[in-house]
Amino acid sequence: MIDPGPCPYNVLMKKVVHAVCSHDCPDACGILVTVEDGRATRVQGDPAHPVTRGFLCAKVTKYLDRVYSPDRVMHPMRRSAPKGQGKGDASDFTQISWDEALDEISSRFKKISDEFGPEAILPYSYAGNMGVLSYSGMAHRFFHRLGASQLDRTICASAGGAGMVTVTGRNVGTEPQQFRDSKYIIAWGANIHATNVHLWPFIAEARRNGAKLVVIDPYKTRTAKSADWYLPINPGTDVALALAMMHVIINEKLYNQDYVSKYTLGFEQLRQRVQEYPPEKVAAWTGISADDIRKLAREYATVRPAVIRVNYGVQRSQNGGSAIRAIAMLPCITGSWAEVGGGLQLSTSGAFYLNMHALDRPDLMRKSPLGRAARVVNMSELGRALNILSDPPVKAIFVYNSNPAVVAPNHNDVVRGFMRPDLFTVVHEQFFTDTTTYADIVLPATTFLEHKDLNKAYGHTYLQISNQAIAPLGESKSNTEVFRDLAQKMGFTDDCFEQTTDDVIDATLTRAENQQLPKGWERWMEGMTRERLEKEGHVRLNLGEGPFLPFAKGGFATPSGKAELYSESLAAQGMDPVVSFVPAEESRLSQGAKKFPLELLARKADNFLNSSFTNIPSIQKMEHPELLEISTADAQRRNIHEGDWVRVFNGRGEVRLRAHVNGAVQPGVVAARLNAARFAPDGNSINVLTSETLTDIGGGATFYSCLVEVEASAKPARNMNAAAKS
Ligand SMILES: Nc1nc2c(c(=O)[nH]1)N[C@H]1C(S)=C(S)[C@@H](COP(=O)(O)OP(=O)(O)OC[C@H]3O[C@@H](n4cnc5c(=O)[nH]c(N)nc54)[C@H](O)[C@@H]3O)O[C@H]1N2
Ligand SMILES: Nc1nc2c(c(=O)[nH]1)N[C@H]1C(S)=C(S)[C@@H](COP(=O)(O)OP(=O)(O)OC[C@H]3O[C@@H](n4cnc5c(=O)[nH]c(N)nc54)[C@H](O)[C@@H]3O)O[C@H]1N2
Ligand code: SF4
Ligand SMILES: [Mo]
Repeated sequence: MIDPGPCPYNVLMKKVVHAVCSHDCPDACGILVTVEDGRATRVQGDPAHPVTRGFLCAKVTKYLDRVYSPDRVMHPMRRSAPKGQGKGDASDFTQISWDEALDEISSRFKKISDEFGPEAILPYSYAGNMGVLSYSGMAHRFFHRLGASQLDRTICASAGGAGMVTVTGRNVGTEPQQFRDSKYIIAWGANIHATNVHLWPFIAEARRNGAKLVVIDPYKTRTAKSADWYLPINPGTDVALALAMMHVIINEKLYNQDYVSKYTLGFEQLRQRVQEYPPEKVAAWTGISADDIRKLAREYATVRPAVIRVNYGVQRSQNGGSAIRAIAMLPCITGSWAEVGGGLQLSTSGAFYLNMHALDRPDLMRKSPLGRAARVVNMSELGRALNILSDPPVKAIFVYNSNPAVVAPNHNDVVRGFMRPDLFTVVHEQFFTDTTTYADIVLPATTFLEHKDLNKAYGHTYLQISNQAIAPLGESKSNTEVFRDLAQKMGFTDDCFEQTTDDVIDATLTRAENQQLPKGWERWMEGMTRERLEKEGHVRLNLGEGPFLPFAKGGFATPSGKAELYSESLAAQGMDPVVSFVPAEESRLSQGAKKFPLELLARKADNFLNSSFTNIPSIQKMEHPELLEISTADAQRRNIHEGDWVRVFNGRGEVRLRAHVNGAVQPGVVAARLNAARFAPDGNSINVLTSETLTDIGGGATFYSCLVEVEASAKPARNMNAAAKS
């Protein structure tokens, strides 16, 4: 903390506090918050942070509009209007005290637990706040101790993470700083300008030094527009493209024989497999010509160093786990892991060896009456969990760090579940959202300016402390505090529920005696103390002097210690041990396309963060979430013109949007942006169209495997929430 102390003229107390952006974004920016007389007056990027380097994205630059928004939840509230009705704001609720709220929650939890067993209680959370303590910690301890159903957090990255691990054993990759040393950069399903903006200056620097930027994305992003070479790929066909590239690289002997023989397993099986994927055959699936596939493969294998930034867009398809598996094989056969400015980055999160046991205390898990750990519910199947799951049914849901009534797939089923009169719903939130519309109790949550936390990153390797800059607004409490208080109400006496935030940070930074770290990775957390982090703000993990090359000399964290091009563990699960292209059920390569011929990319908005920021007027001005982007050919075929209202539909539901014929997508593909249902023209989340089908590996959500049809329509009637807004 940089605190200049009391103002000499005694007029104004001014201080600058180091914090960390806690939103779900790979960049985890270092932030300086200026506080004057207890009020935050400025947020700016911390210029000392070596990766985020003093600038913030457009939405967080305006962060004080969010912190001091008039729509903040300020007090605990109990529902008074009927569920799903009312105005969707504070007027649907009656203010109650924290004591009353926690009494009600604990007594309902106890009653449900007695009658149905604790598994009838479901925690539902994701990454609204990525601070280590806010993301898990006290909440996990609480639900373990309660014996509640466990939530499998699959909505974002589990397919890609699992796919990556089948090859490398650990989800780590090239540090962003090294991109400046690259000569060939592939942004593969990576919307860098919007979702990972702090990588861009390193790419720009590389390009000034002659590097080529290639973008592989079915949507022409701003990044694609500014690339040297843009390859629009058909959604969900990346497995085939990577296999065809390896076909060329292997058959033309452009691979690194030394690296392959020393550090990989299963090259022969891969060599055989890629013969099934010649560029001509793959061109028909991917929409990328055989010549372009050959050129891409040759350039990637011969222009050195070459790096791949693959982001999570690729793995939101039904074959998304295999897609990441196939792409992750590329640097293993070219050996580019050994080069500064080479390798691949899906995530850097696997580099942070925090003491998760001390943080989350899985040992507290109350076993079910059958003596097993509590059941696991996949968060990407929330509709199913609320409507179909039995033995026991879900009778209570505690939502924090998430807005499932927007972000979860198969929205209509999710809402149907939330509308169940017998479901007790608690939502801990900063704002009134589509999910609080169904809450029985709403609890006020702090923003990252209002509490202390420890922050990792999934786009760099700096650990940071985020200090508390201002007092909590209204009666808001951090996730840590809420579950600490609730544990007390439930009568949980374990010591860990007494821990302060600093105690939890210390425990998380202390390596447990029995904590097993893979060979060569033991020192990564050494010297990482709270005191040091408080003093320095950000500290790079102990990755050694100089550039971090995790797999330069093998060192893969797989069972064999090698990059597994052939995976025994996949074979043991009855899956393809190498990798093969299986078209998604919902794609133009399947039967379903006869009825619904267009592939919908229900993408994130560049200026929102999932559903966060959708309610801030200054940010709303920067976005156009009401658009359906469509190709000229598809628009003409349907007699749709620029600006027309259209009905986008499939067997699961429909939404009304406005056609935008702008060349962003190829014929056969349409694109829309994630927006809060309450602000959508017809009051629907785009997720009414997406399905609860899971990915091939990792049980992830499949937002980008979605077939629809589009037709011209009348302007939608204004929905309840839109009316409340005006
Ligand atoms: N501004 C902004 N930043 C964000 C977010 C946000 O909502 N807004 N969300 C945050 C979150 S939660 C995450 S997980 C990260 C994710 O960051 P990204 O992984 O970049 O996120 P996506 O936008 O899902 O996907 C990236 C790109 O993949 C493309 N894509 C879709 N299907 C395919 C396919 O089959 N093949 C290929 N090659 N590309 C495909 C999409 O068109 C998109 O441009 O970003 C984070 N940062
Ligand atoms: N169609 C479609 N759907 C998608 C995606 C997509 O690309 N397309 N992306 C998917 C992905 S990758 C993800 S990660 C998910 C994201 O899904 P979510 O994690 O649910 O993300 P948000 O919509 O940002 O909602 C987070 C909520 O947490 C609240 N919050 C923030 N900080 C705190 C805190 O400290 N405490 C508490 N209690 N609450 C807090 C915020 O106010 C916000 O309402 O969405 C998924 N859904
Ligand atoms: S959302 Fe991402 S880019 Fe924006 S301030 Fe936060 S971490 Fe930085
Ligand atoms: Mo995500």
